[in-house]
Amino acid sequence: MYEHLKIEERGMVAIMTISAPKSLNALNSAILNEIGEYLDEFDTQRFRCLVITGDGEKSFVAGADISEMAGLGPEHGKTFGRRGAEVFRQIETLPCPVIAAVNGFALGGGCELAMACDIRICSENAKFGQPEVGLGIIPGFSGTVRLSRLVGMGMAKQLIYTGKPIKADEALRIGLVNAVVPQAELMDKAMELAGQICANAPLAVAAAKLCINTEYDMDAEEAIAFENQAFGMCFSTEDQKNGMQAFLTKGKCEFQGK
Ligand code: CO8
Repeated sequence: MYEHLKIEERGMVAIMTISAPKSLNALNSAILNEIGEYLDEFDTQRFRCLVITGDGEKSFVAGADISEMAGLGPEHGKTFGRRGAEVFRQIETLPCPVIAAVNGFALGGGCELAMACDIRICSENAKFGQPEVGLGIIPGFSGTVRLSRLVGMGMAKQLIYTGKPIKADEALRIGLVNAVVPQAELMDKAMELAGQICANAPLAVAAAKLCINTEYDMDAEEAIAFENQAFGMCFSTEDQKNGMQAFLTKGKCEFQGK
């Protein structure tokens, strides 16, 4: 169905594997469009978590496709950047959590893709970086926006101005990833995290995601009011009634997402 995406469904978890082995899974327009199409169709009733990874054991995504970008002028460059930014924003605003399982190079657009996800875990051989200035461009899929939010202004500027990649342990130290595991355990770790998320009330998880993302850009008063609104909404769900009842009767709640 897709040329460059492999889709797997394991219970309530969907797994999207980006597959363009000849270019270490570099993102061209066709792949970006396939990701966009997949997200447009994503069944948020059925799936409670999405895991994104790259094909093979060497690369998550080695960036935007340099062979496609090489001949672009300013207008087409802007259009290409906008498409990537749109698709990554779709990931960021997908109602359910998205986990990046980074299995190797996450450079340029690959690092930007990982940053659009809610949680990043990586294998020990992973390398992260924003090498764009070495190609005469800047991060164009919202990397200048998200990197400083994740790791702070100083480290973001160092990574972007030098273009030098960092290894997994350094990515962990600066908070760019949540965990580093041996490559053979990466998908198990991703599935373990996904399973923990899926066991919780999906409407509450979605509300928490919306709050955290939205409140980031608000002042404190507005943010607190936004959270309060969402908190109140939770009490209109069956999951809240059933979840609290299960606690009080020492039972277990199978949340229905209602
Ligand atoms: N684009 C296109 N092809 C690529 C890319 C890429 N980003 N990365 C690797 N490839 C290709 C190589 O050209 C090579 O192809 P071939 O076999 O035909 O020569 C194949 O993948 C294997 O790569 P290498 O032989 O280079 O493998 P190595 O193990 O020696 O090196 C590296 C791996 C270090 C990952 C190396 O390939 C590399 O440095 N790649 C480029 C990394 C990079 O600079 N990424 C950032 C790109 S810019 C970007 O992402 C901007 C995002 C915003 C865009 C805004 C739109 C305007």
